[in-house]
Amino acid sequence: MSEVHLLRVWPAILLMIVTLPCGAQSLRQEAQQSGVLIGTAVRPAQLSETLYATTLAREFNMVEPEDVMKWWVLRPDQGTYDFRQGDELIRFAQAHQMEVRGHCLIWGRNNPEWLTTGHFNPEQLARMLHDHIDRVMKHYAGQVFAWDVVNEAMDEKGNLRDSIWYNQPGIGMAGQGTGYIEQAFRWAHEADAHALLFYNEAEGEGMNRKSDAIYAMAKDFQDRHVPIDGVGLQLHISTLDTDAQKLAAELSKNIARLSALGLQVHVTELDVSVPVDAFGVSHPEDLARQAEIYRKIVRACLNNAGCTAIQMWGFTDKYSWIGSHSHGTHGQALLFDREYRPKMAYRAVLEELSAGRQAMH
Ligand code: 9MR
Repeated sequence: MSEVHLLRVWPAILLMIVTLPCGAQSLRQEAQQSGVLIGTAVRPAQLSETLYATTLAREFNMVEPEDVMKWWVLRPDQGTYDFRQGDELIRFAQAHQMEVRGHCLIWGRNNPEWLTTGHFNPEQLARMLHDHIDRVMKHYAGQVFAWDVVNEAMDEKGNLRDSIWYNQPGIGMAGQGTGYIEQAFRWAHEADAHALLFYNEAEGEGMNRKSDAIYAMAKDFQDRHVPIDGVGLQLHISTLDTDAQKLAAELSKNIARLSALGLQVHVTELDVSVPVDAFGVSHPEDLARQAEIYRKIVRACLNNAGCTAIQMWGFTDKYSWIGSHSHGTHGQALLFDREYRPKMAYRAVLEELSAGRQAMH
């Protein structure tokens, strides 16, 4: 066997020798014993693929639509609400006793063109946003247990991003800081008083300016009884140079301070991408490092009672946003390979879930 060929098949060989810990079952069975939800983003279009559907149903007890409850899918034009794909996911979840997280009611990015180029004034936007939150949440009331009400409203320094909802032109609260976010949470609570309401954010997982700003907003909301139930920490990890020990320690600290406010924390979009070559092949040692990062993040969640859900941004390397986003330089970010075989990262997550919640150390 040539060296090059050996390099190509090596990941497959490694995968074959990844065996499950003795007695361990699926992620969802182990998670249940730890009292944590284990979830994944889902693309309903793939549910007709047998291995996709069976792996999903076997391993997870929570799902979130990767895209199909966003404005650009739900709202093909101003007058239409298209719930078909979201409803399909709900049916699948109900058939397999899974919880559903909704994502997301407000995001400054990736909105439909009719909205971004419509030159609506603040009054019109406020009415449209209120109507959207109301219609969508009422449609899914009793079926979606938690919503990302607002997604990624802050930049890396913790300042509010310019957006159609905030200040371009906004819903009439431009320059009033987190006022428009507060308004969205209030409308969400009115629409479905039983749903848990989350603020979801990227890169605010460790201790940094952004997580400080999220904390400050959450504390202010709690102090003034603005209806917020939790914070979603996305956790898209794109560099294996990440010091997993340090990240986990900071993550623990951040989860602890948010929980101390009486909020829940969900890990919402976990994936750990690795460099791949032009053939999509990675280095086995990178997959081992990836597994350690997954392990430490899952452990940090389990060691904090306030962390109640761990969700990955997809589960098979066959379908992940990383490939196109990185122009093919990164990939293999998830727990199963393209053939739905469990990777080292799967084993690491399974082992931590089996070990369960432990005291913080
Ligand atoms: O993975 C999602 C991709 O399929 C969509 O094209 C994109 C735009 O809607 O959103 C991606 O998911 C994002 C999530 O909704 C919010 N956090 C960052 C995720 C990755 O970009």
